[in-house]
Amino acid sequence: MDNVYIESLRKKVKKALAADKNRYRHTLGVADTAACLAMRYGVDVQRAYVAGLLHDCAKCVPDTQKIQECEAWGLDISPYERKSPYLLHAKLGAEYAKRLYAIDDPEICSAIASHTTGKPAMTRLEEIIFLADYIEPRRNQASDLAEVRKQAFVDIRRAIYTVTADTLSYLKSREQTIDPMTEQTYRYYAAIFEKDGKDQTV
Ligand code: DGI
Ligand code: FE
Ligand code: FE
Repeated sequence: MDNVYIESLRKKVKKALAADKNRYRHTLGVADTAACLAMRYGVDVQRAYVAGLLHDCAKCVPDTQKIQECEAWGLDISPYERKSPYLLHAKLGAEYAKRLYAIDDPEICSAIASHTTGKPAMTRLEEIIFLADYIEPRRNQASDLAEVRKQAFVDIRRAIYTVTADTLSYLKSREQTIDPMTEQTYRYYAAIFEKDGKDQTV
């Protein structure tokens, strides 16, 4: 991966997200934040940057098209995704990364696929994209962002524990459908800390 290649990906993503300028700005924020977290956790900075650039590449596709494309490409659609088709932008984005952006790095694709719900036992790159999406500088919704941002650079798994707990209570308060994967992610990261209060794996 060199800078010319990454620049070509950036331009392509900008076009794919042209319908929503804020989405493109958010994307750049996620890519930069992912690169910073990669420096902290010893992950390849360019892979993290590229995964950040592409994480929402399917976001601006209409929901009906998301469903059609997933079906056409044989990607499973769970009942939860049928109910909230916007969730599919993660899975479909991973497929776009492969098919439209020629990404042949499976971990970049899996980081894109799991960026919305997370999943138990994420790789460090997957954890970085999951968290960068939540803490990038333009985000301003979540209540404890300042604390999570700090935590992200101290103990990424604890930050994921905090974020998934907050997301679940947000979804419950709005009576939104909860994808079982979101719940499983929370339980996995909660268990790390509820055992002994300290993450042994960082
Ligand atoms: O695409 P972004 O907006 O940058 O961020 P994202 O892909 O993390 O999507 C965020 C939204 O996804 C946020 O409003 C919470 C929602 N979400 C996460 N897990 C679930 C969920 N929504 C539902 N309905 N069910 C889930 O399990
Ligand atoms: Fe997203
Ligand atoms: Fe995002």
